[in-house]
Amino acid sequence: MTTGFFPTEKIAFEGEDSNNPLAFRHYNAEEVIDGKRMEDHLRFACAYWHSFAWQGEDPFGGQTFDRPWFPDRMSDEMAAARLKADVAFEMFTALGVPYFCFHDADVRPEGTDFRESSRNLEEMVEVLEQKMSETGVKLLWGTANLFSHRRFMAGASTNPDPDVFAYSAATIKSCMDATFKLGGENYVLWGGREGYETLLNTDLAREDQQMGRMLNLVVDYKHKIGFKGTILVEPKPQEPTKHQYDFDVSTVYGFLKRHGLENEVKVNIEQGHAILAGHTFEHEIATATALGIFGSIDMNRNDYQSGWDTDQFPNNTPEVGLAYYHILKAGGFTTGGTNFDAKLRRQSLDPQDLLAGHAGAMDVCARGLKAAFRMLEDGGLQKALDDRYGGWQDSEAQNMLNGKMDLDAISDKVLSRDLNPQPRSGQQELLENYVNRFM
Ligand code: XLS
Ligand code: NI
Ligand code: NI
Repeated sequence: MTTGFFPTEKIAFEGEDSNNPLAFRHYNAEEVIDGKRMEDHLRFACAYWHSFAWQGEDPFGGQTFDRPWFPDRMSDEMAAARLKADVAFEMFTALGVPYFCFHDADVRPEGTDFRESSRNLEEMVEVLEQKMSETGVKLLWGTANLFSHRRFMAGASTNPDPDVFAYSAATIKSCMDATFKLGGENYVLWGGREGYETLLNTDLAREDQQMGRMLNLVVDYKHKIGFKGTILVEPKPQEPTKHQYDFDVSTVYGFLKRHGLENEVKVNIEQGHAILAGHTFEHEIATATALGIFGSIDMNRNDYQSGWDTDQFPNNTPEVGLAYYHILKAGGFTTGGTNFDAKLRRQSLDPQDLLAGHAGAMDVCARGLKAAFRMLEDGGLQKALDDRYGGWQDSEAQNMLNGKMDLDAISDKVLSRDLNPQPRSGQQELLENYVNRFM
């Protein structure tokens, strides 16, 4: 028996000519690309928080959505949490996504103290476990919400109060236990309040030490319990804090190196966060693959004018195509996947809007993936790179890199050969036109 919340039980692949608003035109889970089903390439997940916990509020106004499990409709909080889970799994099933992701605070009511919150979480983990086994939907990652409650307003691991550090550590432990129990394939840490509002009250060196210690505690605990998933840090430069320490992929890499964790932790990259950091999505993905720390993606998009993390559903195929190009080029996802960290606009009130947002986004990703694969198969971008860097094949060129030549020797070579390098075109427009042929 279903709750009857959604207008349909299943969205089907109907092909490009379909004009059914709730059908897939491009996403066909079973279609094989390069020996792998599309579902296994993309590894879609839905985010519990945006679709089922967020009530439609923005900085200027409150709740817009009317959902039967919201506090104004239901006072028994545990019953509401169970109804929310029923509806959530109906959506995962209707969309045919293989995975979901959640924070503790999305699935369980906040208790009056730590003990009660943990008990609520444990109870809801049983419910989720049951739903997962009924539907076959799996957990891509779990995470702790260490940013909404006022106790975290000055940070979680970076809080000036050691009791908040302890409370955060205990909360992370409970969420890692839940993730482990549910067979999660990754565990995510997004440091929403790990940053500062003003340097006037902030000791940067101390907070870096605290944050490094917390991540080491997480990695130690992962090994202690035998969790085989990947620990992922999600970079974001600001919002809610003025400055967040996990600013972007490069900054996170420096942090991991500083704390001896570069072989233990990878990154979960979000499109909107890349834009906030002044980068593109593919810049962040390419940087992570170059540094060997690429893990997973939070797929969404920002409004380019607003300057906020608007978390909209992706709808720009070329952007998504270039993102998947870099992912495929690096070998594709291992434990990671494509999590829709995306929410409706606050005027999109209907249950069908939730389905349409996700289904359209899945289609955009499918188109992007197909375009990325065709580009990879054609090899044009790789050939352009090989040509551009071809000079480095030369053994003398290599000697400058491998230590066989020092600065003196290199200088002698320039003088003795009378080197006078001539610039070559970077061919940007040709390459942009090339990419457009595939999109
Ligand atoms: C917020 C983040 C958050 C993380 C999980 O901006 O994207 O949703 O993905 O805590
Ligand atoms: Ni995210
Ligand atoms: Ni975000």
